[in-house]
Amino acid sequence: MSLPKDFMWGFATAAYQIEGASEADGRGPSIWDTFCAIPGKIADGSSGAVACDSYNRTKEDIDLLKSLGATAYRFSISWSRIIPLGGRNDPVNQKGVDHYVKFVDDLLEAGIQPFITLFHWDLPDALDKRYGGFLNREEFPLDFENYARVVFKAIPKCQHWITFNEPWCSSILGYNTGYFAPGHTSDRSKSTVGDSAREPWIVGHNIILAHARAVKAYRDDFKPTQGGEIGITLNGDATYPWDPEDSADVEACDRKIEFAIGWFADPIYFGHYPESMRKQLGDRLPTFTPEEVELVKGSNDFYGMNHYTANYIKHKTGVPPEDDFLGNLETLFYSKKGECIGPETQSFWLRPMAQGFRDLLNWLSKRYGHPKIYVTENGTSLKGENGMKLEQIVEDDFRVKYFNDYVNAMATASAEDGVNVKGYLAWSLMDNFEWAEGYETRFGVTYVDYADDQKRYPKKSAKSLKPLFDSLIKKE
Ligand code: GBH
Repeated sequence: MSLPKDFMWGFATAAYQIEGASEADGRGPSIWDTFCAIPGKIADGSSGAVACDSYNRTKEDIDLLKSLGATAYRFSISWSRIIPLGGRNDPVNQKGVDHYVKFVDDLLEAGIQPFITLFHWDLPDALDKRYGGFLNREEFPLDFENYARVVFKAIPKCQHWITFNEPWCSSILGYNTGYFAPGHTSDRSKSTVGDSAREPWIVGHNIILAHARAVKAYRDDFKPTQGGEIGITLNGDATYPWDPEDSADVEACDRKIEFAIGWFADPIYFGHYPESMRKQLGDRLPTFTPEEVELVKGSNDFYGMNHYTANYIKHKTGVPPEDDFLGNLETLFYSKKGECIGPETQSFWLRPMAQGFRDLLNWLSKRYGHPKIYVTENGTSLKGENGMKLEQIVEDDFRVKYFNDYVNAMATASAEDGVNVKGYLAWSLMDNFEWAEGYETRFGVTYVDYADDQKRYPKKSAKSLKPLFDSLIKKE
C-alpha cells in the first residue's frame, strides 16, 4: 500500500470535447466553434457541435463513473454557457448556470467529488472579437475574475477548483504555431494575423494575471465559507539528455521544463519568470509590476499536473530564432546511443515512459517546495485504434499497461520519494473531440460510437483502474 488513505481518483474531460449541444439553452459561441468552421483547421473537418452529447446525458455519464468506481470527476465549465458574450457587463445565462449546479448535485449524490476546471480553452468568441481576448492585459483578467465569481457563487459545494487548463497550449498553440484556436501565427500561409515571437508571451502573462485574480476572489470571498481549494493545471513532459555526457544537454533538460512549466509555475510560486526565459526572450517577455507580483506569488493551493510523455533533449547552439518557444533545443524520441523513449501511439507527440512520471513528480516537488499535487490528466491514445473493430477496441491492453505503469510510478514517488500527490484523474472518461485532430484520435477508457447515437462501451482499461487503486490506497 503506497498511496495515502484520502487519495482520490477518477477520470477527466473538458466541456468542448464532450458536451456537444453547442447552441442549447442560450450558449454563445467560443473561439473553438469559430476555429472549427475554418476549412483545414481540424483534421477530419469536424467540430464539437455534437461530440459525445454529454450535455444531454449527464445521468448516463454519472452512472458510468459510478460503475467504474471513481471517487472524483474532473470536468470543465463552458464559459459561454454561463455568460454567452463573456464579459463582466454582459448578461448571465441562468439556464447554463442551472445545468452545472444540477450536475454537481448529482455527482455528489453519487458519491463523486467534482474537480471543476473553469477554463479548458473555450474562450467566449465575443471577447476575442471585442478586445483581442487573452491579448488584453486590462480587460481579460477582469472578465475572467467576474466569470469565476459567478460560478463560485452558484456552486458552493465544489471543493476543488482549477482556474486554467494548460495555459502553455492556449499561448503557444493558439498564438505561435496557430495549431489551436484562435490560430494566430506569423506564418502567413496559415493566418493573416499573429506575431509568433511576441503574442504567446503576452497571452501567457495575462492568463497568469487572470488565474491570480480568480484565486484572490475565491480566497477573499468564497473560501472562508465554502472551504474549498484552488489551483492551476500545467502540462509538462519529462526530459532526459540526448547525450548524458554532454553537460549542455543535461542543462537543456531543465531549460525545457522551465519553458513549459516554469513559465507559469515560477511566477506563481516565486513571483518571477525563470532566468533562462528572461535571458532568451529579453523584453519580449513581459515583466510583473510590484502589484502583479503581490497578486500572483503564492496563488496556488495545489499544483495540477497534466502529464503524458517524455523526450530526449538535445541542446542547440547559436542564437535561437525569435519564434522559438522550446528554449533553444530539440526534442527527440531516440538518444545518442539509439535508445528509444517508448512505443508509438496515435499521437505524434506521445510515447509512454512511466519512469518519466516519477522523475517529473520529483522535479516539481523539489522545485516548488513540496506542494500538494493532483494529477489532473494522464493517459494515452493507441496506434490505429480508430480503424479497429469494436471487439478489438475494448481489449485495449496497451492502455491498461500504460495506466498500470504510470500509476505505479506515481505510487512509488509517493511512498519512496515523499512526493505529496493526493489525487489522480485519468484522461479521459470517454473518447471525445481531440481538438485539431478531430475524432480520429481516441483517448477514452470508454469507446464512443459517433455513428450510432454516441453509444458508450467501456474498454478494458476503464475497469482496470478500480482494482489498481484498491491495491495501492491505504485502508487505515
Ligand atoms: C491534454 O493536453 C489536453 O488538456 C486535453 O484536452 C487533450 O485531449 C489531451 O491532452 C490529449 O491530447 O508538438 O507543439 O503540437 C496534453 C498536453 C501539450 C500534448 C501540447 C500535445 C502538442 C505539442 N499537450 N502537445 S506540439
